[in-house]
Amino acid sequence: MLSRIDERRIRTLKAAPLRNGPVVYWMSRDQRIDDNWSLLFARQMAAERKVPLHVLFCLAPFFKDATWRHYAFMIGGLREVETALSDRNIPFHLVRGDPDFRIPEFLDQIQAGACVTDFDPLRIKIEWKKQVTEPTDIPFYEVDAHNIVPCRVVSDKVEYAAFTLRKKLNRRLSEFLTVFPPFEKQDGHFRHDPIDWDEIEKTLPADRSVPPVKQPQPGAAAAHRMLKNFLKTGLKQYETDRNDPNRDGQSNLSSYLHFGQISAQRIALEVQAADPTGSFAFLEELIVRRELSDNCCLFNPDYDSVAGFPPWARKTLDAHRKDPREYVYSKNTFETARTHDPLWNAAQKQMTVTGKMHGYLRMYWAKKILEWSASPEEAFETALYLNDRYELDGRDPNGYAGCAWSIGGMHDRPWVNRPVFGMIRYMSLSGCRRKFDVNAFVDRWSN
Ligand code: FAD
Ligand code: FO1
Repeated sequence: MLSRIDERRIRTLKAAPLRNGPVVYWMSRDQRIDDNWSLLFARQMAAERKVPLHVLFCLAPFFKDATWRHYAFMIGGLREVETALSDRNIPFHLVRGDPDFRIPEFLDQIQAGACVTDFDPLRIKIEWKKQVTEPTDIPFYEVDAHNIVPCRVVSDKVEYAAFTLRKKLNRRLSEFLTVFPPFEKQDGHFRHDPIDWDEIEKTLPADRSVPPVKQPQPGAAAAHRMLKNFLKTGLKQYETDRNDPNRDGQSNLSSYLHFGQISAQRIALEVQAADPTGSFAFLEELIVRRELSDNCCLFNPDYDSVAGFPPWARKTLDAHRKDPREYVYSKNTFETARTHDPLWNAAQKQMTVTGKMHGYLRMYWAKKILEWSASPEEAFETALYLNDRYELDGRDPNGYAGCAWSIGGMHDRPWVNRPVFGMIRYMSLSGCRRKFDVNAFVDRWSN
């Protein structure tokens, strides 16, 4: 008997009479088989209604300027999804094109009885779901498989401060940070044509000027190896090492989390088991900071513009619009790491070459873009553009919230007033020198 999914994770996107066809899980944000509440719910519904379960992925030709670097990593993970599903006797279908057309077409072809998809607070995904549910007359459900406490359960409004969301999260964590039920094989013998991944990789129109990264390897298995390695060697020193760009003190899990190749809930369960008392600093980032980002994108329609910054921040930035800027750089000067600041250039280089800038430097990097841009609008646009073009974990709610924190005081408080920044928290090169060996980092990344 399959254990029932907590109803509070499930949202009805469209109510309609259940038809007698197969249940389809339209996989999008959470691209994994294990520890996936959306897939578990679709599996439960198919079993209860004694109909087959099918999984569908719609490969969009363009996804918010994603480059080949991102698609190569994602496809690497989807290859594993296909194998894992066929091991469980579940057909996996990959359609290519715009979801608003290709999904309804597929659901009609297969005579689907119901469709389940995963939660995503980004505007593009909300758009997709609107366009897909309109023409189809079957019931649609959305399940939050990304957050531990579902985004819509934690709060129903923008939380401007981490401590308010932390309080609300901590009240519910014990109800939702539960173990996952096993994912059972499906009976019957379903055949589906193997997907020609090489042909897909050859014909994808993604921008190839940003090459795939050598590390990390994509896919769920690699994600779990990365987690195991972090539990063994990184978790204990995380609190002390995570802010030193010369040490490999972070978990390196963000790209796997972004593409849903591993579950944050699985990570939290394993971290707690490995170090029941000492993992506060890591869980604060993994749970509070991450869920703050989803909250920020879901309830803040302007999450990707200056209009979405907290009112106090907009006011202070406005008051300093006319302050003289010591340096004003174009997007191209930033992109090619040709500013006057060797540390900033080294951080930019680390990002373009490896697809992952160290977390501490991401704050410094974005704040300097504010300091050296003609306006906050231009700074925010440049930061988002570069972050999403080169970071493997880009195009993520964490990216919008991270850039908005750095440039627009999102989830932060006012600091001492100063030119250009107003009361937005400032970071300086001398501050970095006090924290870590700047020259060592610059030497490593400026050849
Ligand atoms: P760890 O330190 O090991 O943290 C573990 C996990 O916790 C991360 O994978 C992430 O899911 C979460 N986390 C950690 N720090 C944060 C944070 N500040 N906000 C939200 N979640 C966090 N993260 C992205 O996933 N994608 C982005 O595009 C992104 N852009 C950012 C841009 C700026 C300007 C800033 C300041 C931060 C950004 N972050 C982004 C957040 C954070 O820097 C990265 O999540 C982290 O560096 C990823 O490396 P890691 O997995 O080794 O992190
Ligand atoms: N999601 C999809 O459902 N189909 C895609 O083709 C797709 C491409 C893609 C490329 C780069 C990238 O960073 C994300 C991409 N996503 C795609 C979305 C991703 O799965 C996440 O849902 C969001 O980016 C994070 O919220």
